[in-house]
Amino acid sequence: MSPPSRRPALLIIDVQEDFCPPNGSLAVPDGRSILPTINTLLALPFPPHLKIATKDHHPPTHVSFHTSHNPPLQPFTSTITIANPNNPNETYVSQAWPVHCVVGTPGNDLADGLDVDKIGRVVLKGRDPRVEMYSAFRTPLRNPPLETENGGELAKILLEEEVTDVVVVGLAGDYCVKASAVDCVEIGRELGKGWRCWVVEEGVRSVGGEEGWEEAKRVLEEKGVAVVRLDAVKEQF
Ligand code: VGL
Ligand code: ZN
Repeated sequence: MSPPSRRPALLIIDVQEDFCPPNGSLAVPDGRSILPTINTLLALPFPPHLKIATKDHHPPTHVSFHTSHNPPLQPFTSTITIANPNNPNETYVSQAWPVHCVVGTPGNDLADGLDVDKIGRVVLKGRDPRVEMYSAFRTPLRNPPLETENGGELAKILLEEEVTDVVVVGLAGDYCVKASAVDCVEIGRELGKGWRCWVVEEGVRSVGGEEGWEEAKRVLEEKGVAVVRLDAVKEQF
């Protein structure tokens, strides 16, 4: 049992068919092997509606797709400079990806084998075709944390539910999991809440494999995210 002062949420990032081998268009190496860990976490006593899954939910032409550019870019290796749709002088550098998680396609579905009956709520991300969105909380433009147009929904839930701790798993460790966990700590701080963030290592796989994960882990720990093993979470929550 968790002490009464704690109110934990489980955040399952982008565990979707397109990020899983063998058929996903942006398959993360070994990505499907995280399912047992996530299903174990889903069976722990988190408040049911705070077992939250996010989905990367892109329209057919999204700025992050290599095919959305003319001439088309190289998936995985080309960088893209993306402008703020509301202020073209403000830009950020991102990366070109294979077409993935398009709304209405099988690759957008939550991964087969995930215990979806225990998921209390789904938050969609990456819906704006003009904006990359790795973090489930907000875009790289770092919009105000509660602005609903791009993200905002997740921070609002954590705030309204008086969440204290956020346990994070999913795909990919070196992209959307990393960005979401870092934002969880930073936005928690911005809102004066100090959300504690825990990333469960067995519940994460990375685009860059183990090397990608080691680098992501370094950033996470530097930002104040606790990277832990499943056993530690089982004991605490
Ligand atoms: C992701 C690349 C592009 C992720 C999403 O979920 O990590 N990576 N879109
Ligand atoms: Zn995406």
